[in-house]
Parts: sequence; structure tokens; C-alpha cells
Amino acid sequence: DYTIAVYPGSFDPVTFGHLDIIHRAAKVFDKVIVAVLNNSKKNPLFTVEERSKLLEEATRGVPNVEVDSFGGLLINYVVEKKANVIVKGLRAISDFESEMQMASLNHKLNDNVETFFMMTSPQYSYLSSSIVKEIARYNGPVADLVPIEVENALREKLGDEQ
Ligand code: COD
Repeated sequence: DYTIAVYPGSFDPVTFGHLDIIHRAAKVFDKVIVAVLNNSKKNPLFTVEERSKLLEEATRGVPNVEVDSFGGLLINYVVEKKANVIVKGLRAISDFESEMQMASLNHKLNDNVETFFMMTSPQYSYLSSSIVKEIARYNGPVADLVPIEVENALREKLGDEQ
């Protein structure tokens, strides 16, 4: 069977932690759709278009990865894309509770879709988009945490605040 996996997130912005999950998922599943949540309510730093563009630049070398965006319920989007798997990354115990809740709820909404978890690589276990934004806001070094395009976009976006 051809397995299509959806890897959903805010990706505000994409980090090396996200990219590690994307690369590893691309080896396991036939196609990986990275789905950017259109979440104006969460007050993201980057627009959904900016977040998608940064993801596209960062995943250009991986042929079976596609970047898209979605709004509303994730499970409806997954069905619309004819996908059968949701991929999530797990960093710490703190991720577990909400991820367990979302996986259970999504399975209750549609039991043909399974959520697969990948453990973060140890070197990225501390990494999150929020941490990256905080470091960038105070002019700290983010080169080890995000691709160069993201670093530049952060500098541009936060330039007026500094
Ligand atoms: N290492 C490994 N994995 C990581 C790392 C890292 N360093 N950093 C992040 N991740 C993983 C996260 O655990 C997550 O799985 C994914 O990458 C995306 O992370 P974020 O922070 O960009 O995205 P979130 O957590 O804000 O995304 C939440 C969703 C968009 C998935 C969720 O809100 C959702 O599904 N919303 C749609 C509405 C819906 O259906 N709600 C009901 C759900 S039951």
C-alpha cells in the first residue's frame, strides 16, 4: 500500500528539530505532507505563506516531501488528502500529555487514521520554535538551530524590534 503521512504543526518557524523528523519520516513513508496550520488566533510571528516558503526552501532536496497548509480540524484535512498516517515528534514528557490527548481524539474521530510518534534526536530535544524566537529577539546565535534562510527571515522580521 502507498502510505501518505501528514506531519502537521505551526512551524513558526521551522527548526532543525522539525527537519530531522521530516527527513526520517520521508524514509519510512512513501509521501510526507508537511501541513502548516493556518492559525491567526495563535498570533504567529510568520504568516502561513512565510512559514510555508521557509519549509519549502528547507525541504527542497527531499523529493517525497510536499508542503501545504490547512485550517480547521486536522483529521478532516488528513482524510481530504487521502492520507492514513499522522506523524508527530516527541521531545519530552511535557509533550506526551497533549500529544496523547490529540492522538486519542483524532483516532476517535476517524479510526482509519493512525498517529505515529518519532522520538526527537537527543541533540534537538531542547529545541522549539518559541526558544528560537526568544533567542533571535535578543540577538543571540540561532545558526545551530535553524537553516540560514530562517535565520535571515528572523533577522528581517525582528529587525524593527531591536
Ligand atoms: N524534535 C522533535 N520534534 C519536534 C521538535 C524537536 N525539537 N520540535 C517540534 N517538534 C514536533 C512537535 O512535537 C510537533 O509534533 C511538530 O513537531 C510540530 O511542532 P509545532 O510546535 O510547530 O506545532 P504545534 O505543536 O503547534 O502543532 C499543533 C497542531 C497544528 C498539530 C494541532 O494544534 C492541530 O492539529 N491543530 C488543528 C486543529 C485540530 O484538529 N485540533 C484537534 C486536535 S485533536
